[in-house]
Amino acid sequence: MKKVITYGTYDLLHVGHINLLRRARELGDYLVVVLSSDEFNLLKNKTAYHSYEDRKTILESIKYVDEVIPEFTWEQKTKDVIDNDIDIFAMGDDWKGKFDFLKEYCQVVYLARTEGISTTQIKEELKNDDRLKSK
Ligand code: C2G
Repeated sequence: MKKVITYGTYDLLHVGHINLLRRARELGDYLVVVLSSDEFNLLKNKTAYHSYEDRKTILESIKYVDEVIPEFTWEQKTKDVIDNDIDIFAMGDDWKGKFDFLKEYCQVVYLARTEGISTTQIKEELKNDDRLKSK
């Protein structure tokens, strides 16, 4: 069984996330998503709308996702790859080159991001949408 691993916050789920998860899963037979904890998000200067537990529940309902485990530190990737017998590490190409050190342990694949969508953009547009401003 070829096991794939990927990392992320996955807040306010959108089609860019789904495109990534589908392609990552298609690289193998089993996909482990390492989901950023609320505490780790602070280290990434991100504040997720949904809690870790809710983001985990949402991810576990996606047919491309086989397992969700927590991400607490930047440094845990090598241990995650070894402990989970991972064959392929996959991330969006906004991270291109950043995780090449894992090539010693598994294949490293950077997948093209889906253009025109991001959680940050969604938040911004909702904030500025006059239709949502209280009358
Ligand atoms: N993504 C994408 N297209 C988008 C938005 C996101 O392909 N339009 C991908 C990202 O490249 C990433 C995954 O979806 O591979 C999850 O994105 P985020 O939740 O923003 O994750 P990020 O903050 O990049 O977390 O240790 C690594 C970090 O935890 C990565």
